[in-house]
Amino acid sequence: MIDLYAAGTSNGMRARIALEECGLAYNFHPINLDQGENLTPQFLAMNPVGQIPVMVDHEGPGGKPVTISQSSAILLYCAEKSGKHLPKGAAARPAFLQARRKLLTGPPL
Ligand SMILES: N[C@@H](CCC(=O)N[C@@H](CS)C(=O)NCC(=O)O)C(=O)O
Repeated sequence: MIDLYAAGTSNGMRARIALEECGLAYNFHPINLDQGENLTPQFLAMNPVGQIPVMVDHEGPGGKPVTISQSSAILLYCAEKSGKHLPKGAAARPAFLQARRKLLTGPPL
């Protein structure tokens, strides 16, 4: 099972949409940023930066748990785990990541 710790911000929703679109089952744990729930010792143990979203997959690669922060890293993980949305070809995958990077971090369109 996957646990997602997030809030209703754009980065939090991006991670949640990725899990939904990839068809991965998960438990959603809302984090109230206004109340500092991202700064508790429990949360900081998952992400020392103290930012949402954080995803814990208790059945990661090799059956071992894995913790991932950063919404774009969560997108990639979901795509890899589900085998959806991410092309596998040697040229197609970089082309996809190039387009994705422009959408996520590029200058305003
Ligand atoms: N680059 C990160 C940014 C994460 C981020 O900025 N999270 C914000 C909410 S959207 C947060 O946790 N803010 C609380 C804080 O920094 O104390 C990502 O894409 O996940």
